[in-house]
Amino acid sequence: MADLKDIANETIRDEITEFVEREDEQEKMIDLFAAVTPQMQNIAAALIEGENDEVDELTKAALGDGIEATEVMDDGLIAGMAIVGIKFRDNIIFVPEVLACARAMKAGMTHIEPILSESGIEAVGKVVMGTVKGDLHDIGKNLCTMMLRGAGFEVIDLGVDTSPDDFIDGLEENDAPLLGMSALLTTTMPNMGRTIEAIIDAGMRDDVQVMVGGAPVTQEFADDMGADGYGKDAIDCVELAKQLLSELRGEEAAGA
Ligand code: B12
Repeated sequence: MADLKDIANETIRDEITEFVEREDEQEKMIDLFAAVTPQMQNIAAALIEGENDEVDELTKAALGDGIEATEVMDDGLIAGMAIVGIKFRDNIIFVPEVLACARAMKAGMTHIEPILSESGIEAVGKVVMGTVKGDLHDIGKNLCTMMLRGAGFEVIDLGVDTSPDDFIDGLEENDAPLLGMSALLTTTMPNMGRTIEAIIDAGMRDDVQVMVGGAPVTQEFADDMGADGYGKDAIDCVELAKQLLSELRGEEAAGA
């Protein structure tokens, strides 16, 4: 286990000692930040403070120093958001502060997006992505979209608060074989199942592979609602998309 003094950034150390109350979470956060470079800790600290100009500058500088976009994303931006999530859950900060952090995250992602989305690979397949009805969280879905584009997928991003009908229209209009749904609220997770039912009712289930994700979603939940796959992060999302697409193509070939 790492020690608090292994973390160079003072803001991060203070955030952990003052606001992360659960012992297991404190250990997890110390391990997480001790393992990342001081430069990434600075990005995370600026994000936690909702300083979008600073996140913008630091992200640009880190990429300029030749640091991998995925490292900046995982060890800087997403790591910072982990502390924000804990503080939000424990009522230490509220929606306006979280919105400021989300804005800071977007400021950083603006620099990361072109790098992750630039694949140069011929399109491997089409994916329709969206956050389900009633849910406005889009940071994770946007990261998945960027990573998919970077891996050569053409992504049709339907945005947030997407109804089952909108998902179906998106799939039909684009003749897409893959659907990715994101949900961050336990109250909106069932809308993934409702969308799958609507796809069945529309007679499209055999032609579409469905993957789901989002912080509260589990493999078990994905299985229960009849999804074809669950991914815990954006890297998983890409692997899953490749696997589901090849399964679908294999089945098509076998059926032909
Ligand atoms: C940022 C945030 C907000 C921002 C959202 C800004 C935005 N543009 O997205 C704002 C302030 C708007 C917000 C609002 C609310 N929020 Co909020 N929010 C968060 C917070 C802090 C971080 C979410 C996030 O961006 N994480 C970072 C990203 C990178 O992670 P991720 O989304 O999980 O995505 C990764 C994986 O899950 C996966 N993934 C995601 N999607 C997909 C899809 C596929 C197909 C695959 C394979 C993988 C995959 O890959 C991603 C990248 O690695 C979470 C806390 C948390 N721990 O999650 C609360 C949280 C989700 N919010 C919560 C709540 C309660 C709300 C509100 C109801 C608050 C209120 N009282 O108004 C509203 C709801 C608004 C609505 N209708 O949606 C609760 C949900 C509790 C619950 N059990 O349902 C949480 C958990 C906070 C808490 N209390 O602990 N929120």
